Amino acid sequence: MRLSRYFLPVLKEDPKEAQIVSHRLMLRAGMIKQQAAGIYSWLPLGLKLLRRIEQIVHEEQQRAGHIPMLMPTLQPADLWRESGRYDDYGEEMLRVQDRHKRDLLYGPTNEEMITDIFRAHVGSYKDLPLTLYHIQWKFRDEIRPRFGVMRGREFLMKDGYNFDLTKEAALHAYNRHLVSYLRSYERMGLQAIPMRADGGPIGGDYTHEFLVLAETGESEVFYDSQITDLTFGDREIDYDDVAQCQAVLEEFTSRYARTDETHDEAVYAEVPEDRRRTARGIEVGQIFYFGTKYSEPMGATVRDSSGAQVPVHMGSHGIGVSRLLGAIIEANHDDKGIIWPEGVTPFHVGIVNLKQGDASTDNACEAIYALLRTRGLDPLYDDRDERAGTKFASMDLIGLPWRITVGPRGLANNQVELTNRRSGESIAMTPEEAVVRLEQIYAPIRAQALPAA
Ligand code: 5CA
Repeated sequence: MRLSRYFLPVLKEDPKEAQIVSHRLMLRAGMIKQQAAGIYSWLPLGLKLLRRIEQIVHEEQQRAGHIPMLMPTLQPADLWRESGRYDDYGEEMLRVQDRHKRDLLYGPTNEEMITDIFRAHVGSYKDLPLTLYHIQWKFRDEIRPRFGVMRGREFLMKDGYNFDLTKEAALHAYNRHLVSYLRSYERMGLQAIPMRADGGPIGGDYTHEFLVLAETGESEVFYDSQITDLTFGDREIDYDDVAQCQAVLEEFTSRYARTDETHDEAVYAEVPEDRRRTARGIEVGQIFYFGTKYSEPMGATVRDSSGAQVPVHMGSHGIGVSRLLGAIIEANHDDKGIIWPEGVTPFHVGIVNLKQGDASTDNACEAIYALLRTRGLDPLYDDRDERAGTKFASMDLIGLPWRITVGPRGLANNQVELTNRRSGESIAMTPEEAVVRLEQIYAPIRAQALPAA
């Protein structure tokens, strides 16, 4: 993309309405625009990031054997009357009527609808196990939407639902989700710690939230400091291997880690004193096992091997896709702006032309831009007629992890500079070397790609 032809409305001043750094930087970097309290337009750069997060989520869900689909945002109220949640959900649910006076709602989550799809199409235990998921906009009429996309009213969520014959099989599905979430968050450059939590309006007493530690987090958390030493890394996982998934769950949940909802002072006191920590955290996902809470009242049953009709065991599993952008920025920024981890960056590299209009500098930039694109990389070329300082400030603000700086002095020796946004380190090399270096950097990330949903 050429910046002169892009739509990137960066702000020079800090917007007054933003209380936390991620909200401020998303507004300043021209990623989002508020349209109403907790409701945002996603400008081109914000959309590119949202798509990138979605792609990682899709890849890791499909790696775990989960199947993508798409349900609508509007749902008939009658489905929710069957489960009893239409009245229970309260004021957070946005209710509407169509012209025929039929009650609809803008979905805050999809347990009822997926259960309806299941009961219409699945009748035998032979069709299990099954996990379906989608990435769709949700609406919750939060009493206090705030912090930008962190607590929105309209927000993007990945929600997945497992259907299993037995509780044991459903707990394996739970573990599979835990493993795939650990992998997903690490690919996004985040450490998200699974913590015992409360079921809330979704229900179920077996549930973990995934929390990213950050001062601006809305949840108070209590944990054993040893838990922050754990990383998932590049270990190979066989998602059908029950014992392997269970072992990962045990490894990541055996140390004390709870939100204030489930915090237990007596158990916490057993953690050695020098390892006890309290902090704040951003909840970026939650997994639930709730058994037959929806399948029973809604008649989602299958025939088991003896021919008997039994309600299926279910769980639901959510990732806060749009909230993740805020969480990643909270964990990755400095005083100049955002620093995107390579796994999520909207463009692989920025090209800064130090002398726009100078024929040889322009030609060199064009050649690098073309070469990067033929190698399958996605560069953002700042070809605006602006001072170098302005170009550097924009690049630093929007946070691309790498920058190639091209100027007449270096070009005299066939050299450009490759600069790392996080460390600030620059290395002089030929344009070809810079392209090869970037290909090497991004090769492991590109190797993770799976077919689109
Ligand atoms: N049905 C279940 C799992 S699919 C469910 O709805 N879970 S949830 O309520 O925990 O939401 C899943 C994730 O969505 C949360 O972990 C959080 O990251 C994100 N989320 C929830 N509410 C909001 C909100 N108001 N703004 C942005 N993200 C939100």
